[in-house]
Amino acid sequence: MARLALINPLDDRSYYRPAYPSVGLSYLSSFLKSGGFEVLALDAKFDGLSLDEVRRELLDFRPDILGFSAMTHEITNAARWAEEIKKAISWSARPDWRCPRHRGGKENA
Ligand code: B12
Repeated sequence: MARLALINPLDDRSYYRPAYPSVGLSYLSSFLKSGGFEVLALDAKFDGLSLDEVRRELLDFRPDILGFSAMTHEITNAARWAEEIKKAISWSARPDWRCPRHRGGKENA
């Protein structure tokens, strides 16, 4: 079964830190797990995880699919994370890892 990583990026240029974890991320990951997928959900915004920390977790987990959550005003930062993570993948010693990326969240509602 496919391995999915869902990421709620932290905007390190923003002072905002949420008081609650993302409901959308929890909802999606429990739904996917109930369908048999292996899911790594990283709420970097809530847990204060840096891009480097997330990159390391992803290289360990080796997802087949990457999903990013973003509100409209967060899209530029989410796209930057996606690009940086893509670079990390191509720099990694794992050339077999080809990971499609998907974006979702309120902007698409
Ligand atoms: C609850 C809520 C909050 C809570 C968040 C609680 C939490 N920890 O989740 C609090 C009060 C903290 C909050 C704060 C803010 N909110 Co608010 N909030 C909502 C509200 C009412 C419900 C969101 C929700 O939980 N929905 C239920 C979950 C299950 O849905 P979801 O998160 O959207 O996720 C689903 C989909 O989006 C999708 N999805 C999500 N991620 C991904 C990723 C992938 C890859 C895929 C495929 C799908 C996918 O699947 C999920 C499951 O169906 C919405 C309005 C609404 N009715 O949606 C506004 C809303 C999301 N908020 C909004 C805004 C603007 C804010 C603030 C910026 C307000 C402010 N000025 O401070 C802050 C910013 C918070 C931040 N930076 O994280 C806007 C976003 C507008 C936009 N177009 O981006 C909304 C739409 C309200 C509005 N109409 O203006 N909010």
